[in-house]
Amino acid sequence: MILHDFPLAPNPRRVRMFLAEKRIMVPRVQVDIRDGAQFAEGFRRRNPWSTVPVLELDDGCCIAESVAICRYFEERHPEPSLFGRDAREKARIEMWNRRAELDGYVPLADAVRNRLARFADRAVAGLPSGFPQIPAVAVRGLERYRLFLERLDRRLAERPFLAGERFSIADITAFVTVEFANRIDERIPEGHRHLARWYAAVAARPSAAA
Ligand SMILES: N[C@@H](CCC(=O)N[C@@H](CS)C(=O)NCC(=O)O)C(=O)O
Repeated sequence: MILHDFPLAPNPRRVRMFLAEKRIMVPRVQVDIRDGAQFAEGFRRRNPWSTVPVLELDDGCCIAESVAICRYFEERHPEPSLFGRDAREKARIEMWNRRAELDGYVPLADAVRNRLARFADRAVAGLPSGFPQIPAVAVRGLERYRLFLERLDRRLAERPFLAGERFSIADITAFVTVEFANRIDERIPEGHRHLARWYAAVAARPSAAA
C-alpha cells in the first residue's frame, strides 16, 4: 500500500492527520503538484481527476478523495473512531464534516485559487489550464468562508468539538481549512474566542504536525 501525497497541500494533510490520530503508518510517495506531476500519465492512470491524495492498495486498486481514503482506514482500524460509533454519532459527524467541506473548505479553496498568481488559468484543481481566475469568485468564496467561521464559533460555544464531545474527521477538515486560509493571510477574526480555543486545542494535538 502507498499513499500518493504532497506535503504542502491541504487535502493530503487531512489524510495524514487522520492516520496520525489512529497511529497508522503508511509509506508515501510525493507527487509534486506545483511541478505538474499530477498530470503525468502514470499518475493520471491512478487518478484521472489528477488530484492528491490517492491511496494505492497492493492489488493496484486506487482510492482518491480524502474522505473515501479515511473511511477505508476507519473500517480497517475502527479505534479510535473518527467517523462515529453509533447511528446518531455517525450522522452528526457526517453532517459536520459535510458542512466543513462544502461550506468551509470549498469556498476557501475558491478564494485561494481565484486569487493567488500561482493558480493563474488554473482556478480549478486537477486541470492544467483553461480555467482563468474570476476575482468575483474569490470575493464570494471569502465571504462564504467568513460566514462558516462565524457559524463555527457559535457551534463551538456549545461543544468542545464540531460534532460534540469527541474529536472527529469533521475537526480535521475544519482545522486544515483554517490553516489553508493562511495562504491568503486570512486569520481567525478577533472575538471568535470559541473558535480560537478549539483551534489551539487541535493545533496542540500531535497529529497536527503530520
Ligand atoms: N475532493 C478532493 C480534492 C483533492 C484536491 O483538490 N487536491 C489538490 C491538493 S489539496 C490537488 O491535488 N490539486 C492539484 C492541482 O492543483 O492541479 C479530495 O478530498 O481529495
